[in-house]
Amino acid sequence: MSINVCDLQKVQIGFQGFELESSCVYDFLQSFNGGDDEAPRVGYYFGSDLPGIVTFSGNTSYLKFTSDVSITYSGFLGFYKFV
Ligand SMILES: [Ca+2]
Repeated sequence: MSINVCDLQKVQIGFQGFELESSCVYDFLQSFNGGDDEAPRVGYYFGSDLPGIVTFSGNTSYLKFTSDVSITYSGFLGFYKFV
């Protein structure tokens, strides 16, 4: 998922709930400072620790969720806003 805002704003994301498998290699979420997963990575999230609020340095951010074929946790509930 790509989030884009106008040039004068930045993207900020946060989470109200987060519950993925505890291993970092099975189910995980990544965030990138740009329009795709080739951009510099900002965060790598897994397990049940609630990630802190992330403010991206530019006006474009990219979120990528990866999961495997077995064991499903409840997932995550996040929000984004423009700052
Ligand atoms: Ca899994």
